[in-house]
Amino acid sequence: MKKPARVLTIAGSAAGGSAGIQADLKTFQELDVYGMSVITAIVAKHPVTRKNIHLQTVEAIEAQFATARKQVGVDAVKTGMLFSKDIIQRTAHLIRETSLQHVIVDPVMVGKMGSILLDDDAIEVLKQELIPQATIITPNLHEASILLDNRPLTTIEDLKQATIDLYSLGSQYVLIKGGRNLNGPAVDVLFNGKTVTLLEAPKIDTRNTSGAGCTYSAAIAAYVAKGKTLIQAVELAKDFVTTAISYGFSYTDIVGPTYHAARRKFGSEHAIKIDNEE
Ligand code: PXL
Repeated sequence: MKKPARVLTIAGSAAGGSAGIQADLKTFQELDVYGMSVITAIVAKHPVTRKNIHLQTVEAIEAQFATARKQVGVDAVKTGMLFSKDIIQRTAHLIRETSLQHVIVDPVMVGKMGSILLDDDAIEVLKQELIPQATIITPNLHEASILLDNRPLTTIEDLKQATIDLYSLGSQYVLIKGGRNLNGPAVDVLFNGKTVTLLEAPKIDTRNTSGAGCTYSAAIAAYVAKGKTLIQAVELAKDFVTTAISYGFSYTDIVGPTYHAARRKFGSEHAIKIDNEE
């Protein structure tokens, strides 16, 4: 048997199962890669104290990383919620000294339910230490705006310019996810230093999109680990997440998860339109 490719997520645990580590591992399993995790924080609101971010120590993070690397090995890594300056610095250090080939950085900042997943003083460290090591960064429109010092982004033209400007932070590719925050279809913009590519999917009328961003970047990591080129990986990942969103559901009256098993069970129903501009 050919062993599956190995993918590590460095992210927060979302106890509700829709986002973070849980979304990443579900995605990895669906795409037949071997999933591993480094948990940076536990996100779960205490009913009485209201505390909702329970950070792990830098030591615990380093121990998990060493375990994954030594017991298994890593073909691709994805980062999600890193929360603090210290965790970002240590993660950047671990990635640098391991010389990983595929590094997907999802600059997670705020959860769908409004949880703050990144400290204000961590943004500069993210820009200076982690993003330059990334193969690709995958901000949503809001995160892209913050990375560009709160520049308003409202049109596809704004997003194209934003990918070009974010490219100068040093990643090899920039993907801005317009998603449902743009008028019209769900358009994402990818830039590799030369070509701007637009990826378009129909916008799905649902509120159950918790973890969609995590799922998208996890799928990109899985596909590059399996040997796809970055552009192919983004295209396949968009198809995966669009199908997962279209079967999103909720068990309660709060925003629910995407359905990670949707494509396996029902096939893909939404052709992704690709448009390249030199
Ligand atoms: O969807 C963003 C996200 C990422 N990571 C963790 C989260 C969330 C949203 O709640 O909890 C751990």
